[in-house]
Amino acid sequence: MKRVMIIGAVEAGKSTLIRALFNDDQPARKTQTLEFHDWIIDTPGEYSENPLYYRTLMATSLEAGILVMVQDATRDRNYFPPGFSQGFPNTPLGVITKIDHPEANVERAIGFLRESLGEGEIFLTSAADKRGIAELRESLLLKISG
Ligand SMILES: Nc1nc2c(ncn2[C@@H]2O[C@H](COP(=O)(O)OP(=O)(O)O)[C@@H](O)[C@H]2O)c(=O)[nH]1
Ligand SMILES: [Mg+2]
Repeated sequence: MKRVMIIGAVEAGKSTLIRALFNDDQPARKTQTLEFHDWIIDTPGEYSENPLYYRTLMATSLEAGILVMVQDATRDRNYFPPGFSQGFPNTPLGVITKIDHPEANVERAIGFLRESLGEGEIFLTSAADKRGIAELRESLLLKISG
């Protein structure tokens, strides 16, 4: 089974998303290091924000078939460099988190993600109200088993 590696800025909602994918409603604690959860690899936000860690992300991506790039719908900037997905050997897809949030701007988030993701599929999600979670889970499971 191929794994799914999840990347994105500090506090983007990566770990909370992973918990939602596993139907776990416990709050996520700060991710200090790479964490392997069954078929998902969680990464600290610093690894996506600081170029010193890009090599670690690249090396870890060899253990994954799918790369999930997370963009927080409430953020007013893109934390990934342009074309970032092209540096990885994985099939990339995008996930927008926190679409339930009063300050969410989904169109803006899609724009940011497109700069770095390219053509990949984008899923709109909320771990708070569970929108998009079942669809994302189904799609990921299909891709890693196929
Ligand atoms: N409103 C809202 N807040 C969220 C959602 N997902 C995560 N958060 C909050 O965003 C913060 C960072 O979440 P976390 O999963 O630790 O981010 P990570 O650093 O990317 O792993 C926490 O306070 C979460 O409660 C969501 O879907 N909606
Ligand atoms: Mg985390």
